[in-house]
Amino acid sequence: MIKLYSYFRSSAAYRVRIALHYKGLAFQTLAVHLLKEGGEQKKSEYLQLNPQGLVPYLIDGEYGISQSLAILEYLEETYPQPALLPKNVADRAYVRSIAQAIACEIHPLNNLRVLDYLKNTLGVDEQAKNHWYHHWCKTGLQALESQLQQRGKAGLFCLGQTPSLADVCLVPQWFNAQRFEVDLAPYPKLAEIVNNCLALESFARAAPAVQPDAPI
Ligand SMILES: N[C@@H](CCC(=O)N[C@@H](CS)C(=O)NCC(=O)O)C(=O)O
Repeated sequence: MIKLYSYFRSSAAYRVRIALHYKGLAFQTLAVHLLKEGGEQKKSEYLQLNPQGLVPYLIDGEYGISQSLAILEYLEETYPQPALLPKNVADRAYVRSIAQAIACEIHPLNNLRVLDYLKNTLGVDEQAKNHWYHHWCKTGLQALESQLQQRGKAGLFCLGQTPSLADVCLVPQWFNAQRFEVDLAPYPKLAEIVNNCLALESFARAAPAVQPDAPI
């Protein structure tokens, strides 16, 4: 069975959980607590498995894969149905551009170790740290909102009427923004799409609150 090293609140792991559920793939969650005792992701046992020291990490048979986008592409190529990438080549690029705008532009600037570095090494106070988070999150979400409004390619989901890797990345980022109390009112198109996603069982089953390692 597929094994997923995950943390309930990790948005990168949340992406992979959505894809696994969407594709109907059974998997075992192996919890990595990112905060306990300084972070289990930094312990030598985990680093031997994944030297990048981040979740998610997926094991499928003989393969061990780090980086959520690489995992998502692996799942798509290995278990193509139901698809999370459209058939048309330009549409595939469009979906990937949205997924990467989230995974490569917003998320890395707001990741735990970056926020910890700002606070603990650079001595930035809590207010400035939150300002940093809000700034990069809003910059990224605004760009996506404009892109979706202007291009006219969105339907129920970021592209048309079926979910894609764009939605798989959007929902966890939205959850994260809510956790950090970002005002999401300026992004009505994104809000509508997120609500449509959350109505699907695969997205609902991947949510942080219902993971085996979520606090009761
Ligand atoms: N680009 C990576 C990001 C992975 C990542 O940053 N994971 C976070 C949780 S969302 C993590 O493990 N953080 C641990 C830390 O910052 O020490 C991916 O997409 O998988």
